[in-house]
Amino acid sequence: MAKKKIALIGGGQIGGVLAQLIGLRELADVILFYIVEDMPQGKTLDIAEASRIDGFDVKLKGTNEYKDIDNADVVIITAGLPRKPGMSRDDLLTTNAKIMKSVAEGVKEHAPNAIVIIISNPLDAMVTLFQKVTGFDHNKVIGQAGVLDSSRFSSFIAWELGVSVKDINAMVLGGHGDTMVPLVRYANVNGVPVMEQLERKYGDATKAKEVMDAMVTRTKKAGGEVVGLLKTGSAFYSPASAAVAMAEAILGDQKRVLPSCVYLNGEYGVDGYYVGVPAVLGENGCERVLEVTLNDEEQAAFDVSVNAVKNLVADMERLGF
Ligand code: TXD
Repeated sequence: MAKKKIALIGGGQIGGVLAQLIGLRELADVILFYIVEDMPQGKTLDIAEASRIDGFDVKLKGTNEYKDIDNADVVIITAGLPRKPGMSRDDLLTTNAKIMKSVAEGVKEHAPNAIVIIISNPLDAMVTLFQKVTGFDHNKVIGQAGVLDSSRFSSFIAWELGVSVKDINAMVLGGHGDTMVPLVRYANVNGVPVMEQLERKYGDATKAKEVMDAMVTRTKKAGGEVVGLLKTGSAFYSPASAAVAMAEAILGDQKRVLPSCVYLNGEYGVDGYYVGVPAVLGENGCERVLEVTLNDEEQAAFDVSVNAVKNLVADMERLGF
């Protein structure tokens, strides 16, 4: 089987960890694109020079030219700036939309058959814009948020219950912002509801609910918690891991069910927007949306989140994108 190729657009914190993880897993050859001369070349050289030590055998190449992403099977985009002090949300939206537009034009021209995973913030808007500029099939343009948000939620549950995180299944739906919806009722430890385990632990339903509410709140604010500690940037190890899991599912045609920001055509009562829901990821990108039954409270929370996404997209359109 011919070696696969992943192109990374953006060579910052997440881009660097992505290149290293893809190398370590021998998932594909890597092209790291960034506009600043020599920087992507330096980063990929540094990672490649560890290949003897770590025992991986893929090609890693840095580039300043879009033509080098030719024939990429998967493109992962992290290009964009984080918000700086004094910058409004609209300022950030304008800055990153400009960057995303130029990236979309480059990818459209040089990797028109790729499946694209977008990480850049504001996520739901950037995914929408990329698809609009390229005209790529909706199933081939996917955003990363839910895999990470769900992993964060799962980690908090595992730490609380003192069990392996490998045995936790928990999912977060909705947009990538404060309105995201951690699905408490479906969260389980190898099939056993987490709420049941919490009630057994505390012997008290009210206390169990309080503990769960705190984990839900922490999940929603988890990105900010890391920013607050790092002070100079946002999370980068875990978003990279999340995108690699998605790329692995796509390249290996694994049909994994991963919460992803995908285009809805009426599913969950949403038509024509990118929103985080469980999706079957395989060689065609998002191959199917998995619907789950939501109760009234969950549906109401999901609707709030969908409205936040709609407002974000409307803001972007108002700004001329
Ligand atoms: O889960 C998620 N989706 C996220 C998203 C979790 C954490 C962070 N998330 C967002 O990812 C974050 O808010 C940023 O928008 C992106 C990338 O985060 P990272 O930490 O990697 O940011 P850096 O280190 O600032 O890197 C951004 C890169 C850097 O190489 C820039 O120079 C590059 O973007 N950049 C460009 N690349 C290509 N083309 C253009 N025009 C360009 N402009 C900037």
